Amino acid sequence: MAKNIVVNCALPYANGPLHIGHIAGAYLSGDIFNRYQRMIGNKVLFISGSDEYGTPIAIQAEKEKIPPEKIVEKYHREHEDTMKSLDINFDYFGRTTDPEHSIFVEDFFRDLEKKGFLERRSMVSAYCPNEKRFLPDRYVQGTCPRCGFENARGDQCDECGRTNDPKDLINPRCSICGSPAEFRETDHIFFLAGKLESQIKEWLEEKKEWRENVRLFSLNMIQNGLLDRAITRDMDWGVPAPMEGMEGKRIYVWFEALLGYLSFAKKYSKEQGDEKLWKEMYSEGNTYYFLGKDNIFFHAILLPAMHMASGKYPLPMRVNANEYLRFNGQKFSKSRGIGYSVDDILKIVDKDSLRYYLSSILPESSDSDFTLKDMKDRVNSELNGKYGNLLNRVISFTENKNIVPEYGQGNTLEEEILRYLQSFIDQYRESMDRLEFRKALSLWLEAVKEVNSFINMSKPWDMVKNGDERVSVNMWYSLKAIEYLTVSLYPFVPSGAERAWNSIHGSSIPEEPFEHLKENCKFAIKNTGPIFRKIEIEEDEENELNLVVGKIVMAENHPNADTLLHLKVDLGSKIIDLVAGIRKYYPLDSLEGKNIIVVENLKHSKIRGIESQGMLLAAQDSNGAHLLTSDERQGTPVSIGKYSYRGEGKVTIDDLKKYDLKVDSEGLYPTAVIGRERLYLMAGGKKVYVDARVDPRSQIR
Ligand code: B3M
Ligand code: ZN
Repeated sequence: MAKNIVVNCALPYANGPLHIGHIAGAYLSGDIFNRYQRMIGNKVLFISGSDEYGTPIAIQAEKEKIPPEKIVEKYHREHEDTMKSLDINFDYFGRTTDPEHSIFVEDFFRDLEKKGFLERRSMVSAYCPNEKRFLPDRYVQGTCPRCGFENARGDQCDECGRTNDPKDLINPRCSICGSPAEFRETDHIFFLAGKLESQIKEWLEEKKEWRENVRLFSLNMIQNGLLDRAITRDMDWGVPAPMEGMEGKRIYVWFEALLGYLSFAKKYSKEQGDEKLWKEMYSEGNTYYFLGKDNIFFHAILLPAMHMASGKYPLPMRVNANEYLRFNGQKFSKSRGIGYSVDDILKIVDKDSLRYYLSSILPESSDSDFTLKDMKDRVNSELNGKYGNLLNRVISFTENKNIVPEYGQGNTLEEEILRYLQSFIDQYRESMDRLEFRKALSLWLEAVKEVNSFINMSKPWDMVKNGDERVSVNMWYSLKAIEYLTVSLYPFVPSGAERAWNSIHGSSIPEEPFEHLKENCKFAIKNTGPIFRKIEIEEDEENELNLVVGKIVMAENHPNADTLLHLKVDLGSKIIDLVAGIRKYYPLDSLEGKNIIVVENLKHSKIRGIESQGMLLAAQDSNGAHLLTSDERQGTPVSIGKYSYRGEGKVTIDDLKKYDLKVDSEGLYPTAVIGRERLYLMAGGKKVYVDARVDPRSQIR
């Protein structure tokens, strides 16, 4: 019996390009599952869309002095295109700024109010007297009460990783304008989730088939109770809170965005001219959610609590969260500029190769590492080398030798390979049903190898040579084997699998391909040339900058220049002279003993009578120059990401420019570009940093 299945993917924030970490985190898994479900004959509703409200977008708009609508419009379109460019085919990709979404949310809100799940309470919240507005937790900054880090955020300290209450920060200030923050009373609507605590716990307890990273993590989070949560905010970018006396307040972005799954499904149904469709699709309760691990709380606790409270919609059947994809060992992050955006990577590889590689390293049970080299190796040796070659071999052989494949009783080898493939499909489907996609793909690769050895053992070329007419039956078995491999590859690499199918059938993959596998079908070879491309990536990028941690041991004003300083810097192995233009920004007595980052192999130059034997690095922004520094000992080498210094000889200022040294978008950590990658400067395994927060993406010189 065909089932109705809803597949929802977390709604990406419409405030920046999607990177491949997002894709591996949620969207690729969602699409694989969506395609697989359709293949086995189920009816699927596949939904996502743009998350367009929320503080980060509002603040970004202020900074860039453009209306938030402009930002979300741009990225909504972009996200839609990005998904298409990867064959991630949502039935509907909605927007939370859609007025119909607002109406849906308001209705839901009122309904919860009626059912006694909302309450107005007064609370104390951080306030910026300069900007005259309340500050969300993450926009309060101050010294961490636990580790003393000076730039801790109100919600969390990036240094010690602990969560904060903005009230506990020492010297709290507004992170937007820097004014000292005050704390004022304000009224908010609370969602009384606490009432549902034991219900949620029991429900999670039963979800034994979920991955532990979701179930145990969630249970852990509410071990000490499920708190009532404020679900309104003092801001003006969001769905208005539909309650008297709450004018000017907006519904908390998560509360509202989580309802997007439903409101988009509803909108889609309307557009399809079948207004009942979404309810039908939800009616069997088969709802799957795909998301990255930082979204677990919201989907495994908040969303089910909302649905329990309303009683109107089924609770998630499965919340599936991936861990992180790392890039050369670091977390992918659009805000930090680590890794590739989808658009960038698609300039290097085609979508089939990318989907294949990402599928093979999906961070399903632990973080996994993306590297260009690994991608190239796997795609070239597996997708292209093993499966692609297999296809090409069989197709050109059949064509060149004018063989008409024909079904017939198989010999031992032929019967064996079919039996093997049938049991492969059973195992494959078990893995797919359990959402173990990476496992399913590794089974696929094993099967490809088996089929390759089947052909090598069958030796059809010998049959042709010996005039053995069984070759047409043998080729039928080879093609059938390819059919199995092609169908099972399809959820991962849909376009490539379509081309492959077309090359053996001259048509597109049928609706229920697993049924087709059982048929003694006919083949119609259509040789269209190689199905997959080899990836060509030039390798061996090198870091020719010898960057070293240095300690200033002497600082004096340059005798012949007003803006310059003369420094002596200890590089561990030697002490060098440097001339630097930072006199305006650093009092002399603040410099001695300070650690800086030096380009050791810069061509020496005489500057107003003193030879500078290198160059120190400083970030330049609207407030002046800020030294790069590190807590590591003098002499510690500084690498650019994984690239340690490997050059020889001196570099010039022009060489330096190639690396495009810049502070990241947080204004804290220096980065440089090698090849196509922007990477952090690292010393002793830790990031080098700027000794003050600077304007995002400031140049380093
Ligand atoms: N926008 C988080 C994210 O993009 C968030 C998901 C919302 S799902 C309702 O990581
Ligand atoms: Zn402020």
